Amino acid sequence: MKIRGAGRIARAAVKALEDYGDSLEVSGGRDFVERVREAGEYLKGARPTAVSLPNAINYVVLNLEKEAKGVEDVASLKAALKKYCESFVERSESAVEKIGLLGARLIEDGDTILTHCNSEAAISVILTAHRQQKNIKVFCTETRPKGQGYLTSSKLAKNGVDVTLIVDSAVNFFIKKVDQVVVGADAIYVNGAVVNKIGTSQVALVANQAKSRFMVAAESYKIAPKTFVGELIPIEERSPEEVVSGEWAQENKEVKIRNPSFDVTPPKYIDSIVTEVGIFPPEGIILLYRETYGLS
Ligand code: RI2
Repeated sequence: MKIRGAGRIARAAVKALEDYGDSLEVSGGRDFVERVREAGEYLKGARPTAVSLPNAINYVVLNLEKEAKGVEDVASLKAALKKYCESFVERSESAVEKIGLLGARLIEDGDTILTHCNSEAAISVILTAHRQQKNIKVFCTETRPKGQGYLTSSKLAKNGVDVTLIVDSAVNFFIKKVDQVVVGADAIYVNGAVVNKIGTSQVALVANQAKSRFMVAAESYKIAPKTFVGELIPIEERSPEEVVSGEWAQENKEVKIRNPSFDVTPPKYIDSIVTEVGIFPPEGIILLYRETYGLS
């Protein structure tokens, strides 16, 4: 949790892979690729829900494997690894900028926005709209238990946005003032369902009831290809100590504590998924999947 946000996690993982590859002392190309592949598998286990992580590692490793065919010179493979890691990071950073520009088109002057957790992509949409002189107000949920809403509200306020921090349970109280919810994603199902920080689906339900629009801002590499064949995305469950203090847990040993980090928002509660390659209704994500993975 030192690195937060699905995009940042993916970039940190490929940077780690690049450093690891650079430090490897191996005799031949095949050995190099094998060790990088193993390290990639290890990194994938760090955060199970953010599909950006395996997608980023796969992008680098598959490209390295293609380039490595018949090449035994380790120095040129190290250079190839660096090239693919850097190209992923560049693509990821430019995606956040493009999402900001596309998403801001859906924000109207005078809109009140609500955001949950701390998403680079969602913040990019909000800050782009603000820089375009759209007069917006933003509610940020606190986002228990880790409190990422403090990061988001602080960043927006420092950039001159009119921000109000609220507790998570106050969403229904304020929703009538909200024109549009803007959140990020850790993973996207091929059917357009979105996995994001715990509480997102409650916000979506409340927004749907109040007829507020619901936008997801997410890079295309957050689509989980395995969901095309019916696999579910695992939901990371984190330590109870994020929820209560150790002292309280000791005094109340009979109380069970659960701490799932993410939940799934069904497509019917989502109006738009803004990616760097375009704005899709959730039902349209299958087209982006086909384009990316080449299925006919
Ligand atoms: P970006 C975060 O997960 C939040 O759920 C956030 O909405 C999502 O990743 C996407 O964030 P965590 O790492 O990739 O805080 O848009 O568990 O930054």
